[in-house]
Amino acid sequence: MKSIIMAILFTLNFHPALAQAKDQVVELQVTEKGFEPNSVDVKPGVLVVLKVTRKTDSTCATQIKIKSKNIKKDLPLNKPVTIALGKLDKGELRFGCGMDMITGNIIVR
Ligand SMILES: [Cu+2]
Repeated sequence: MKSIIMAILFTLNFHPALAQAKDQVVELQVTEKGFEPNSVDVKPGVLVVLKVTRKTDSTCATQIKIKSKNIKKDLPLNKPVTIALGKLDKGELRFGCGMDMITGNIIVR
């Protein structure tokens, strides 16, 4: 019995196709240039997860704001912050710093 459970757990954890089909992970960094990349493409109808890491102290982007989703998150230096966006409809989702000066777009198509 124990070996069957282990086999199931092994399959679930280490099957890369299963893991990848589930969500789209978008990695963003905050650098001296702003958000990098500042434009990303995702597919509609598939869970989207943002992973944002602030790499610099020399810009005002210590937060990320996604107005249309009512999301505002602090970005601690060098610590990846995960933001689940759920499934998105076709279109554009704008993100920016707390003051909306440094911005970027998630393009769903
Ligand atoms: Cu700003």
